[in-house]
Amino acid sequence: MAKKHTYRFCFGPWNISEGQDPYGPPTRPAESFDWKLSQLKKHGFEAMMFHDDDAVPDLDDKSDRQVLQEARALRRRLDDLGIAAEMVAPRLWFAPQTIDGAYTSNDPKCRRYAIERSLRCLDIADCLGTDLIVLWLAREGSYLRESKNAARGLDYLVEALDRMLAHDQRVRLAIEPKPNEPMDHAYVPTIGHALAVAGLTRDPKRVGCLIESAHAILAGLDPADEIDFAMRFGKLWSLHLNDQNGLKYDQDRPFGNVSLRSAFDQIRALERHGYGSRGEYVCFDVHPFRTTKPEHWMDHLLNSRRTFVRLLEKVRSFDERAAQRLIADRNYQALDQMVIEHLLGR
Ligand code: GLO
Ligand code: MG
Repeated sequence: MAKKHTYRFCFGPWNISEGQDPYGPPTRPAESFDWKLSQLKKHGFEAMMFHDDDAVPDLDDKSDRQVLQEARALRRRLDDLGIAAEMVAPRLWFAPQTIDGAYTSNDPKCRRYAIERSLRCLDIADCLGTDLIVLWLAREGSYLRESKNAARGLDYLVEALDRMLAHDQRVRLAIEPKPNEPMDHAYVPTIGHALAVAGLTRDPKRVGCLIESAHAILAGLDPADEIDFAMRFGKLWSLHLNDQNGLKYDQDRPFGNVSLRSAFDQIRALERHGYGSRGEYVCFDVHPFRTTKPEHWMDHLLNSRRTFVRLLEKVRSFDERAAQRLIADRNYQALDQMVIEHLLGR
């Protein structure tokens, strides 16, 4: 019998998206933040992920006092609902100051904006009761190789991380690598890069990472191996499970949509290292298909969680002893078929 799972699940308000893409407008009418929060609660997710401006809209136009007041008001609402804030992420890819990069912009005024905005994000996280900041380094990279200097970019990045670490002695920074999109090439494309950057900061213990399945696939890597690698260093502090069909635009498909086997392997890696036992959440960074009708708006999230839970049973009921015998005999052909038969539910 499979043990009862102890995983806790979450998503962000941006995961209930309206269907716009670079070639066409929304296909569903926008819903309010309150509606999204009520859906999260209704469907039994335990936490919500936040961008800084999901928590405090239009924060660039507000005073520090106003930002903190609104963040505290949100905290009271979350507490009343029994919902935790999993993390807060500075959204550093919308503002005019981040057109040419945020921490690594060539313009010192823009770099200053990025750091100041990140420090505000830390204050918001503190109000919301989380010590976890996620840094998806969306525009830290280059569109044009000759326009930037990657070594200097690294120095700027470390400087920004150091400012955040100094601002709040408890905060933990989780870098979310992605190799491309929106940039042609990102400065931090993989977990190995993220951990190397962590090592250059003033407090490497407080800099870890977040793995997104699709981002690993876009980097030509196996998400399960990325999980094993990060967890071997004790650095996997959050997780964006989803799926991706080959090397094209970032798809954020439901978890297991393309490869059930890869999803199974990712959960095996999580289980091996006890992901979740130190309070980490399983987050789904998935989007509805553009064709989705409003009445099916939550299905990509519910289906991702259902697939996770069903595959978790498969992971826990996998005959590890039989697998080990085949491995010892180097009979990988039989091992391969054993995995397939197990997933097919013979
Ligand atoms: C985009 C990223 C994005 C981040 C989110 C949190 O490719 O996956 O969804 O995870 O903005 O910072
Ligand atoms: Mg993500």
